[in-house]
Amino acid sequence: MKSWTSRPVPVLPGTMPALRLFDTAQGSEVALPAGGEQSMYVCGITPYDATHMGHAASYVAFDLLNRAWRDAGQRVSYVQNVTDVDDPLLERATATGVDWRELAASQIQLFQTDMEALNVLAPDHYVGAVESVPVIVPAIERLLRDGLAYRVPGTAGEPDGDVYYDVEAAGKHTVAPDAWTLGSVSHLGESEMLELFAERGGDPGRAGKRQALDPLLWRVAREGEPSWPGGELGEGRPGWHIECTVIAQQYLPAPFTVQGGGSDLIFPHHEMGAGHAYSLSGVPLAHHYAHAGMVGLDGEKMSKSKGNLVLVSKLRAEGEEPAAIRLAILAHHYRSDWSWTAEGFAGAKDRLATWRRALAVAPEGSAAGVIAEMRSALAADLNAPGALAAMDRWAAAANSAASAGCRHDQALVSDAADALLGVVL
Ligand code: 5CA
Ligand code: ZN
Repeated sequence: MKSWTSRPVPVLPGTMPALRLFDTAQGSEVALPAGGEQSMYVCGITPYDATHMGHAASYVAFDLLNRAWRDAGQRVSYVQNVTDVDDPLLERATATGVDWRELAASQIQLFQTDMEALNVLAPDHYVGAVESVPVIVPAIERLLRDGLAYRVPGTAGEPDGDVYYDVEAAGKHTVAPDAWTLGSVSHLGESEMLELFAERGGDPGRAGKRQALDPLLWRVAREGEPSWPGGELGEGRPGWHIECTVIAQQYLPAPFTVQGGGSDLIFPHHEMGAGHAYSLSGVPLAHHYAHAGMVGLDGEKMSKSKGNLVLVSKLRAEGEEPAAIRLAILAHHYRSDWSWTAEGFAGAKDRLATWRRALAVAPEGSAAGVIAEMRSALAADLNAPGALAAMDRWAAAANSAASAGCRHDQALVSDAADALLGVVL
């Protein structure tokens, strides 16, 4: 699928210090390897509703990593999926009387326009679940052959042949220090897993499953649901976790550097994806798993189902500047949970105006210091609030000195805000 277009990233003088990132699976900050090519997979949207601030914040978070790597002189191979067929999309299409394909296409279009406006660098590969079915099917067939997946017999109301991943068998399949077992990524207890599994698309009570936590790999065709040829599996459509696993394995090295998404994807999505990948390849899916915090609205979790969404496209339509939206997001550390508020957004607009005033009077020789401070904040687990504070100090000094403005420093600071923060001054 076509991706959106990235704005060129200015190249800055000097260098980024070694990067550190919090790894969910290891439960601590880790030093990222320097040199060579970095690779990242960030889970994409399920396109049944417009991009809300939570989605936007998760893509801006990993955009910071992408930009930090580039500033460190490293090449980045970036893949993002789009879950263009899944239950929530089909349910919304039915409820609103729209063809599911049209709903997906329109929301993907809107998402890409939002990402472009927010200056989020585009992935090298933007890949849909539907277009990936021909690669997903052989992967599920292999899991079946290896005894790591099984078919569930039909029961009242359910046809024969849905395929599930055997979590227990997979966990015992290989004894190696880096082998996956249930909990390797999330480190959750069983009751927490059961609760989250039911909440986030799983079906713990499905009759005929070996274990309640076994996730769906292939859903055989149902009346009125779209389906694709599935080889030995029969007509059907893929489960959610195998979709991301196979897309990541198709386009990225094994293991790749960072798997990213919001913290609601830690379990079951990234846990199960790590399992699928290990079962298929014998090596971990990713070296590191990183997660962005959840964004709410005035203290409540923002979600499509709650209907309390702050939409990027709506703010843009109201004439709000994307750079201000981006600054409102960057005022929060990517790992923290936070709420979008009118005051927070007003603060971001003030900050943008202050920085712009300062740019006009940028004192000669002031750029190098602020760039170094921004870099060291970002290198320490993408501390964007720290980088904004450095810019604030620089802007306060510039505005109080009110020099004539040095062209060279103006260009450097505006390039740095763009290259490191994605904020166009
Ligand atoms: N298509 C799947 C991933 S493969 C999916 O979760 N789609 S989504 O549209 O529901 O979410 C897209 C991304 O936004 C995910 O990384 C998710 O964790 C993140 N996200 C969703 N809601 C929020 C929120 N309220 N705050 C922060 N991030 C969120
Ligand atoms: Zn995913």
